[in-house]
Amino acid sequence: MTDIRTLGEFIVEKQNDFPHASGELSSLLGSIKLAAKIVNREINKAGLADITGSVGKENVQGEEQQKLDLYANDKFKAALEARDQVCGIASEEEDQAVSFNRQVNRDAKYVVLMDPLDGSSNIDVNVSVGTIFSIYRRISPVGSPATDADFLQPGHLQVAAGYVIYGSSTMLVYTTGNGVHGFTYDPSLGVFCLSHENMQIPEDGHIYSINEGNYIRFPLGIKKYLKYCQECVPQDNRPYTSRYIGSLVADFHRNLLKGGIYLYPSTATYPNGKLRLLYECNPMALLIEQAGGRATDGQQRILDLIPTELHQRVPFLVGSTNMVNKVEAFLHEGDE
Ligand code: P6P
Repeated sequence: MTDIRTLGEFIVEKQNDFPHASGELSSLLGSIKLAAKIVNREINKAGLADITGSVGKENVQGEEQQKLDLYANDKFKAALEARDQVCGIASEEEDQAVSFNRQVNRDAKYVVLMDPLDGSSNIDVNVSVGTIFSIYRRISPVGSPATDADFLQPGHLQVAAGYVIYGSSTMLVYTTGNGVHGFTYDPSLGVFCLSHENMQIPEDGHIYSINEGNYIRFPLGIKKYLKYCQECVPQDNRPYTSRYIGSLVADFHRNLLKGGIYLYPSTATYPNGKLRLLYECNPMALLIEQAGGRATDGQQRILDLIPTELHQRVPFLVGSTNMVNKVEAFLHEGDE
């Protein structure tokens, strides 16, 4: 018991690593920790309680909203509003950004963007799902309502990012720009315990994660890369293997630990890619770069993209550096 370092202790311990060290960011991360515990509790009994399944309406993405989507959104939004560090949030489940009305929130320094329950269509089949969050310092004047500009910042300006994976165990993985650290939830103690300090993704890997059902309309470079994976025999004689869970957080987490690449290129259904830049690609891109990997839309570094819309989608390639470099090389060959 004595060697356990909890998430709360770790955040305070590393607080001085934050640029402009502030207790506010520590407290903000604490509110995310609290909401994660609450959502975790509901997910773990989703099969029992009447909270799975659809609510019979769609979100701004045109995707059927699951009851737990809305539950998770409400819990994270409430937890963030209750602490005095956040002036507003943007969420996959909210058509517009939400500016909190209390003056104590308007006086706050940070905004949070989130996908409260990514991969939620998997809940009813008991597959891992996740929460993804991204934190920025606001650019609008402190004391005023949050503005759209606060949320449309390039990913390299994030002050923190992370995810919660509700899987065989529940983990919270985050970065404040000083490495990536993973914490595993111990429900008997009700605390997240440090289990993966300074996570680094292997420079190369053998796992590729992509929905090959979309193959026919993949860009030629993606088709070339898949052919390469399926035909080449790597120097270590370990063949490539396809692993696709259909839940970004789960595929990302496995590839972070083992090495690999996740690809969601443009497809017939999603000509600009399916994943959302602000609250899926940017946080995952900050994490992977902090862990020694790469994230690109095939042309540009994800973290350099200048957002134009809250829910904009981009093609997303993320994972081991050598694998991302290889895909980019095929894409840059063009139609040769
Ligand atoms: P498809 C879940 O909806 C999600 O946003 C990611 O978590 C996941 O990787 C992807 O979409 C799955 O999309 O089109 O392969 O079902």
